[in-house]
Amino acid sequence: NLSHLSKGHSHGDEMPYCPKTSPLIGGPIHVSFPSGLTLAEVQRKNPLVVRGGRYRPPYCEPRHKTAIIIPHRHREHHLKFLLYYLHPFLQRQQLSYGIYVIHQAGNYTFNRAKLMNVGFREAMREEDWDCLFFHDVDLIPEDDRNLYVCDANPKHAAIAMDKFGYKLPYKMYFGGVSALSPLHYLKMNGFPNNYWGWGGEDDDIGVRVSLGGMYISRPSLKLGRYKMIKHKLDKGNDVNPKRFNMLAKTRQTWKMDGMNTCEYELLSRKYLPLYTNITVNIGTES
Ligand code: UDH
Ligand code: NGS
Repeated sequence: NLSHLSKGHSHGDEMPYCPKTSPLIGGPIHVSFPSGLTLAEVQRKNPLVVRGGRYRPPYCEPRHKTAIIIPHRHREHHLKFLLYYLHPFLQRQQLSYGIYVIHQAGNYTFNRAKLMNVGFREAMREEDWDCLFFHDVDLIPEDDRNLYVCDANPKHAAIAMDKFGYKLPYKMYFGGVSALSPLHYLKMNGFPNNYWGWGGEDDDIGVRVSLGGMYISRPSLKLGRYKMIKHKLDKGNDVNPKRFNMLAKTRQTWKMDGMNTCEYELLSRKYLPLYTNITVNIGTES
């Protein structure tokens, strides 16, 4: 009897794999932003989410392990809504998952792509995730058939955002929400560390996909729908005037700038009820 070798369950019973298509998936989601929502309420609605914002399906062995990486500063009001929708969304997909918020400390210019490099490293340090979703805090998925699992190639998930009339703004757009396996990430040397301020870093990441010998995979326009929580450009995230010059050089720079050169100081790691908060000093532009 080898049942004691089955993974993770003290009574030794083998749990069946979760079905290939989750029976809990319902399709389109009506997204609204209820006033007065609190994190306590989100917690109450998600009793199976454990410390650090982790979850695994209780009655079946998940087929996928996905980490959600959210670059963040001063967007607590958006984070609350994202968690409100994302936790039930991921549970309906019967994923094993964890949510990481990567918080940039200080007031220096924001750097979205470098925060995602930090997120990748810190999440992989904890768990052997097979897919990482790099997720803006202000984008709410509107259809739960948009599966938060990785494809054979890097996936751009947010292809139909309400603010762009539910279509791609331009063919090479790679912003908002994307999904990479650790192998994809390795092949493209992660993300650039040198885009300080708004714009261009997502285009650079898109270029890296092809420089790494891969293609951009996309869900259908019907499923890759997102509602953006409306806001203005943040303080500390001014438009980056260098972005076009930098983009013109990605081919020369990508191997020298990326996961192999990402330096930062980890200030804290907190396992909160609905997410793991990683606060980091990512320095300043050199
Ligand atoms: N983010 C923060 N805090 C900031 C800045 C950005 O948390 O201060 C994160 C957040 O996850 C956000 C993401 O970085 O979703 C992308 O930043 P953004 O929302 O500012 O970028 P987006 O392009 O919106 O979605 C910009 C609105 C106005 C741009 C006008 C420029 N022409
Ligand atoms: C492009 C930016 C991207 C940005 C996209 C959508 O022009 O970073 O617009 O912007 N690229 C450059 O600036 C080189 S949005 O309409 O969301 O403000 O993601």
